[in-house]
Amino acid sequence: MRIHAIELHRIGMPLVRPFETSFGVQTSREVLLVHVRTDVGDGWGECVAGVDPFYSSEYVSAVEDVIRSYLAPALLAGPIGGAAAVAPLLRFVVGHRMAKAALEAAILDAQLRADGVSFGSHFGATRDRVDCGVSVGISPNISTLLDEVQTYVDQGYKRIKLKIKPGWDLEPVAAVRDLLGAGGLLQVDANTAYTLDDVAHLRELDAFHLLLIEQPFVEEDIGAHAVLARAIETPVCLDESIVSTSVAVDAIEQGATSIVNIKAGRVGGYLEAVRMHGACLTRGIPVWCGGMLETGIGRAANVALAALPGFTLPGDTSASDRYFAEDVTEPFLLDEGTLPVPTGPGTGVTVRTGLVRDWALREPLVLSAG
Ligand code: OSB
Ligand code: MG
Repeated sequence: MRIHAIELHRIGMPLVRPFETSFGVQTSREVLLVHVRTDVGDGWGECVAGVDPFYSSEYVSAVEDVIRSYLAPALLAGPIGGAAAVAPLLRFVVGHRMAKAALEAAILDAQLRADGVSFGSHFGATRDRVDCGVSVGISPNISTLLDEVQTYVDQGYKRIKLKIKPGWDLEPVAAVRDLLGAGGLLQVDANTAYTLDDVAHLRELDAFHLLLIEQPFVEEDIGAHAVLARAIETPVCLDESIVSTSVAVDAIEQGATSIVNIKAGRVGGYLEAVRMHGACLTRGIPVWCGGMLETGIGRAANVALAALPGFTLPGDTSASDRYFAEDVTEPFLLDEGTLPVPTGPGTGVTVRTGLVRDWALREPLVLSAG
């Protein structure tokens, strides 16, 4: 396969409501879309990096720079052996997994469209729809939080995830547990906001029978998560820490994570995400599909990934209208708490290129061979 050009589109999309986590508030999604033109056809990928380096060290401007300076030249230099060859070719650059993942996704989309194969069948999906949860940001107060959660319950979401931080944890969790009742699926995500000094406090969450607590401590502190996991009953699930299959296996063997959040961007691509799923399945570790406020492009690929057999917990694969009034593809619509796995070739969704143009924050960056 030959890549003729890589176009980077930086677009801004307002969120339907602000999204607050322990690392800040977001009111819009500034996102980088990758459009590749190849000898077998075109493909689109989405980069999950945020506009600021708060969730991870990657951020949109850095992604643009590393693609322009290093990654695109490597892919444009000569023919490549398809999407499977992308990660090995880009290994000379340390890290920058979200940038690499977006390129691989765009190339995989082009390749599978040419072959008439969907992302789901290429990954080994065993379901035609996936169970959906919703990630609920930190609210100004409990009553606003309960209104938001009630809306999602009414829409049919099968699981609620609450963002927590010191000062916003036991009280909101108690209130939402009360709203959902004992049988409602509830989990929390701390996005690294706690330390080992908080173990006794976090143990109080055990009373609410959560599915899991996601990433309480900083990403490098895998050993600290193992200590916490031994001290509390709530299962510990890592997100930020798990940057590759080998890190996942190490964390599982250390007892630091008994459930894994899989995000293709964080691990360097969908193909690595599929390998991580396999490693977890072999070890009897349940996984679920994380989200990064994706547009329909990334969402289509996430839903395909979440259809693999080891994804036994509902994912952060919410419908388009949970994020955006209008999506850059046809919208994903919730149906009895599930989203359908696209069946068309590649991602199976169509990019509305007029909207990509309308929402552009600057001229697209066009990188080509020679
Ligand atoms: O930690 O899962 C996270 C969004 C941005 C950055 C990090 C996270 C999230 C979410 C959103 O929780 C999940 C979604 O896309 O619905
Ligand atoms: Mg998380």
